[in-house]
Amino acid sequence: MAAKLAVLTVLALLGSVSCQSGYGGYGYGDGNPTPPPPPTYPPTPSPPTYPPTPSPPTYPPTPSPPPYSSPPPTPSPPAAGLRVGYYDGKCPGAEGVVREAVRGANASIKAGLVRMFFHDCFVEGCDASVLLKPTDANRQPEMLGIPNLSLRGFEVIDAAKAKLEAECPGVVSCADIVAFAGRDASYFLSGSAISFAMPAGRYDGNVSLASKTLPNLPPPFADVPRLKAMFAAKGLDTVDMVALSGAHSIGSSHCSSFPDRLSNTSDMDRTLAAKLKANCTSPTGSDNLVAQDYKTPDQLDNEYYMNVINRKVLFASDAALLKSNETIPLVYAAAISPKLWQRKFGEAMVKMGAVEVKTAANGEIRKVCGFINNPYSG
Ligand code: HEM
Ligand SMILES: *[C@@H]1O[C@H](CO)[C@@H](O)[C@H](O)[C@H]1NC(C)=O
Ligand SMILES: *[C@@H]1O[C@H](CO)[C@@H](O)[C@H](O)[C@H]1NC(C)=O
Ligand SMILES: *[C@@H]1O[C@H](CO)[C@@H](O)[C@H](O)[C@H]1NC(C)=O
Ligand SMILES: *[C@@H]1O[C@H](CO)[C@@H](O)[C@H](O)[C@H]1NC(C)=O
Ligand SMILES: *[C@@H]1O[C@H](CO)[C@@H](O)[C@H](O)[C@H]1NC(C)=O
Ligand SMILES: CC(=O)N[C@H]1CO[C@H](CO)[C@@H](O)[C@@H]1O
Repeated sequence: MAAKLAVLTVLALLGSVSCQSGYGGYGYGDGNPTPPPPPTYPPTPSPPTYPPTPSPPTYPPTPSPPPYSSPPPTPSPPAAGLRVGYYDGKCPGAEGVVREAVRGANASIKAGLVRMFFHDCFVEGCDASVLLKPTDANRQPEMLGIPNLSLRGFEVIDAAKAKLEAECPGVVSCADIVAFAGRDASYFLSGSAISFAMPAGRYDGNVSLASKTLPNLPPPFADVPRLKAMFAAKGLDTVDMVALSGAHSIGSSHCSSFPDRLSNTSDMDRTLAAKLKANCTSPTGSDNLVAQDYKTPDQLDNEYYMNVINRKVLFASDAALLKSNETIPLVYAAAISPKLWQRKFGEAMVKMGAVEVKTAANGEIRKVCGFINNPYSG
């Protein structure tokens, strides 16, 4: 165990050095790269919460007490105006229409829908600003922002919207469709294990700026203080942040999103790094896609947390969760208890769905999700 801790310490220290390479591909490294984080975590990962019981080498010993248990599980109140079953009277089939549209998509598109919800909510609030296409009045919407790449699933949203406009015109917002779709994709990709009610009643915004993406979306080289700060800016806490990071058990990433992680100074498992290197080496120079979760790539499950513990995650931001005394217990708790993590994931999705939502006073119900209703009206 002592040897293992020593190794962890070395790797943790190496990790703090490895976050500085450029993220050339998507320009993540442009501008002012944040200085290397001061090693705020203790030099030795503190064992207190995890008695060194001899368990299978990669499996975490039982934490005591489960960090998730305090504070008691109080479902966060939905934002003002949002409520479960919002469309029951107005358009009873609404949630069913979205669910069927999502059901028909393949696993990569479903993963894209989970990420789309996150990107929508973190930039201008959950108001479908992520869906707006470039127009003469707004040539640089969010979808042209640097972190947009691999955003996918727009066609699923559009199909659901078209069907809903036919059934109940002008009633169901695109922001709610994105929220339902993110929820439903989580449901299908988890084999229905993640099943929760999503409050609705969001209105669609009319502001969408590419320049707002980088300052609001955490970069893949973020450390825990930075991740915490960026989630806190949206009213989400560390528990939410760690729970939502489990979404990196589905979908894929471009190789250019983690160039620093393949070098031999990274703390990534060497075997996985070698495999990724092979998959990322392209004779044509194309930016290949690799799975986020090398083990169960299409299942939204707590495998992500095992991958964090085993150093088999793509991003420095994933690996960082094992380097802070605040997030370590949450990672282990999620790795140990799928049910606990599934519940926390659902709660955090609902909380994320309440970020800066618009109302009838400052939003509209779009007719088409890619465009605001009256682009030239004042
Ligand atoms: C904690 C901070 C986060 C960072 C730094 C981050 C970063 C990234 C990056 C760089 C990619 C790969 C993009 C590409 O190269 O194509 C990605 C993919 C993905 N992210 Fe995150 N992300 C974070 C949080 C989240 C959250 C909160 C969710 C949803 C709840 C999420 C869901 C996803 C999904 C599903 C994919 C795969 C998308 C696909 O296959 O199309 N991420 N993330
Ligand atoms: C985490 O570590 C910091 C700095 O080493 C320390 O000040 C803080 O009390 C620790 N927090 C917990 C919850 O252990
Ligand atoms: C998933 O569906 C999309 C859109 O229909 C398609 O472009 C993509 O090739 C499909 N991916 C897989 C892995 O089947
Ligand atoms: C890491 O890579 C560098 C450059 O490729 C090499 O010089 C060095 O020996 C390697 N170190 C280890 C520990 O493999
Ligand atoms: C790497 O490529 C191989 C062969 O195409 C594929 O089977 C494997 O899933 C890929 N690995 C990752 C992590 O994408
Ligand atoms: C956008 O919405 C705000 C708030 O409702 C409104 O004041 C503004 O005129 C709208 N702008 C456009 C271009 O529609
Ligand atoms: C999916 C998508 O809209 N991708 C766009 C991301 O932004 C670049 C420019 O920064 C566009 O070329 C892509 O089409």
